Amino acid sequence: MTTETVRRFGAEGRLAAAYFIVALAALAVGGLMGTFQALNYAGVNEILGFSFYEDLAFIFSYYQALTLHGVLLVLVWTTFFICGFLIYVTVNALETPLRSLRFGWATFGLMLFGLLLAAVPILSNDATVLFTFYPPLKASPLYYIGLTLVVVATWGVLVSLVLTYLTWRRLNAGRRTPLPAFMALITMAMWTISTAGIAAEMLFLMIPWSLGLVQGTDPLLARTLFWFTGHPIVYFWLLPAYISWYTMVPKQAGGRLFSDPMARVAFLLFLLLSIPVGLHHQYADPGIQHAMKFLQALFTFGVFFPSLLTFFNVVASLENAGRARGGTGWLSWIIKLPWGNASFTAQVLAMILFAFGGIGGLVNASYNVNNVVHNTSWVVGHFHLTVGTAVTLTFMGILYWLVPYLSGKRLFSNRLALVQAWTWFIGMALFSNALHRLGLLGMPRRSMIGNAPYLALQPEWQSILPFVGIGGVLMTISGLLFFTILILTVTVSKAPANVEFPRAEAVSGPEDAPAILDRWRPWLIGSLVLIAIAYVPPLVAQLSSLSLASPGFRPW
Ligand code: HAS
Ligand code: CU1
Repeated sequence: MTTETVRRFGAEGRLAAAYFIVALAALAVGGLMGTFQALNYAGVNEILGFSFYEDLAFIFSYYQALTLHGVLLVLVWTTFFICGFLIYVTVNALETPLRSLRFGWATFGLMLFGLLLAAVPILSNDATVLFTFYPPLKASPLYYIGLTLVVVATWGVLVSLVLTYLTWRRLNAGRRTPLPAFMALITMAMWTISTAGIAAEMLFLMIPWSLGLVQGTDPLLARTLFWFTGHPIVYFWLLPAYISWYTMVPKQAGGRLFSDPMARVAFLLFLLLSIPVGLHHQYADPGIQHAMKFLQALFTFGVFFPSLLTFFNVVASLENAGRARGGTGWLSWIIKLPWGNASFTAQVLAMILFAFGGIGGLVNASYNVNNVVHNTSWVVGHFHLTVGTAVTLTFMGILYWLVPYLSGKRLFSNRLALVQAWTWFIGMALFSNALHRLGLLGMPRRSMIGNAPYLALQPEWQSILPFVGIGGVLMTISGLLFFTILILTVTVSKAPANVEFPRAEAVSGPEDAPAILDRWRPWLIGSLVLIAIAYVPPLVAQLSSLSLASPGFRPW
């Protein structure tokens, strides 16, 4: 790698760094809660006479810790990392500064304010409702208001990106949008459209209810609006990882992206199909037409397809790199890939586990087979391979070049970072395999299994549960290594960074893509039409039988 003496866009880099700091703080605290849970599964409730949930009961209970775990990891770590990353990727790809830095910082400030507001009731045990906050569980209004502010603030990121894009477009009429910026814009556009569900749930149901302005709520409608956003949010987490796999990893591997047009098609399909599928989380809910559940099941199989395109395109790009490095044979090019580079290795290990997470997703999506796995620990296994690995391990790999790039200091230890990535990979493989199998044996999710009175009656679980703990401990070690490496990089490391911003060329470039792939209106309209087909009938039915009758409960 060459030394890049001029780091571009320092001001935007500082804004991105602010986002990363909040994201990393959330990862640290949220991850620690995960350690307690994994040990509880393994039956280790006490170490050296110290019990997590009993001795720390004055700080948090099992469900409060689980709320912290979910909110901090899937909402805060992801969202803050993504907003910082997409801003930085876009200005670099367009080689255009952010249109308004002040607006960029205001957006960040509002997000942080919302987060702090939501944190107060979580920490005071007034919002122990998990990250899905299903009514009739009822939290403090601050929780709903705070989360709403975080979501609304992310719209500001879309505004920032669009304004910057328009500046670029004026100076570059007729040119194809550079791939990373195109992908960042699609990600934020898809996300922003999808937030209509959660915004409506918060503004019309949860906030008035928690403030006591209305007496009851409608749990089914709330859940439907939640999953309107709650499924697409998983692609909001995934697509930034894909941006790295498509536009950065091939370069890091020493090769080229196989097909730029195919990558654009994949992202446009995500824009079309990410949203009209939320009912696949509600197959078991009564009161929703079967035909609509079935239709959304079909759309879910549709949204599987752009990930298959990604599978093909990314592996072809890796093969291109392996052969460029002298690899030959059907598979032996794999050996030639730069496995000594921690940033690369972390991301490829993330891809490998994602292949398994994706296949599990197909099981979940299958209308009837879902009955076997719904609300079991299988689902927990699934989302630790997806958001917990495909996304999280990729973001870690990205930070292994991006923190040196932004700080100007060389990564503290590439070798330690390799150990970190492999430890995560092995720990997660054990952990999620065990949870998948336990799920098939009927073990429920969201339960304090280590203390469950019926545990003794489940001998077939006993031999598998320790692997949840072993995997969890390995991931804890990996997490500690990760933070140690980053902290030592910015504090102790003296050598100058020797990284460049990875920008992959393509074997088949943007000039091979038809112009329709660089237009916005037809795809945005298509997205809205599919949403209308999938959601107007169930929402009309639910609104026509709306009953704000359920009181709130606080069982904790
Ligand atoms: Fe999911 C539940 C269906 C993807 C996250 N999912 C969840 C929940 C979460 C989550 C958090 O249909 C639980 C929510 C809750 O609390 O209740 N999911 C799917 C399907 C996909 C899918 C069909 N999920 C994700 C992603 C997530 C995520 C991505 C986060 C980032 N999921 C479901 C369903 C449920 C569900 C139901 C509800 C279950 C229930 O009953 O509650 C698909 O998008 C997956 C497509 C992925 C692939 C894999 C492509 C592989 C690639 C890598 C290739 C490269 C390699 C490297 C292998 C087809 C791109 C090779 C290396 C060399 C060296 C050569
Ligand atoms: Cu989903």
